[in-house]
Amino acid sequence: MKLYNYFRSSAAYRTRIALNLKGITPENVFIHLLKNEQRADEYLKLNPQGLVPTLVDGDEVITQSLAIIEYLDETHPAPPLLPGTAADRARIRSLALTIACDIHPIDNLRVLRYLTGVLGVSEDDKNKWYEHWVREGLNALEAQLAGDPRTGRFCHGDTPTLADICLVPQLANARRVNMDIDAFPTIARIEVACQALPAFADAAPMKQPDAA
Ligand SMILES: N[C@@H](CCC(=O)N[C@@H](CS)C(=O)NCC(=O)O)C(=O)O
Repeated sequence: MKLYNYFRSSAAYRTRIALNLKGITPENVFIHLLKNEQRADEYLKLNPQGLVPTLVDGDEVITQSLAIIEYLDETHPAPPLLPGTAADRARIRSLALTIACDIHPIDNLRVLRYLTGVLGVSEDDKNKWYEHWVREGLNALEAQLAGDPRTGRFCHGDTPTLADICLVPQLANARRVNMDIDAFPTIARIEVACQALPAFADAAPMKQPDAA
């Protein structure tokens, strides 16, 4: 497998964790986002959205981190990233999508660049935008996690799932704007449990070969 990857991309970070949990080591192709390599013609042929990650497995080209992770989970079922009953899987997906659909996309590089470049928003206001949506999302997630007996050592039960895979990279992003994760006690506790696992720790941005 080949992973089009960038150390600071939280969507790519999700796929790195999933690959590690599955014990798969892909070949990496690094796409430097600040150098706009995601907009190069050759990459756009592979991923017309101009986003990372992209996974290539033989003839299959898969974009969107959650689609990649579900593909890995279906082709390499152990350990399961969406375990349990239909209701369990719905809760795991709900937690994951809170992050992947409602927090991450509006704080993405291209959105922030549009705010400052096209709309002329100041750096300060851009940072306020970023922090506002991350804080609102994490507040909701904390309430979802803290108030549900299905939350265990991890977001759902005592093994890592798709929800944890989305949570940990989002927290790395939150820290980059100096957010205090301890303000979200359940989330902070789950992050510690995740980071104790090599699959999560080894996927960290600063441990990647392309980290500047
Ligand atoms: N929903 C997509 C999001 C992918 C995405 O937003 N990737 C970001 C990095 S985290 C990116 O490539 N940004 C490039 C840009 O904004 O120009 C996924 O989950 O794969």
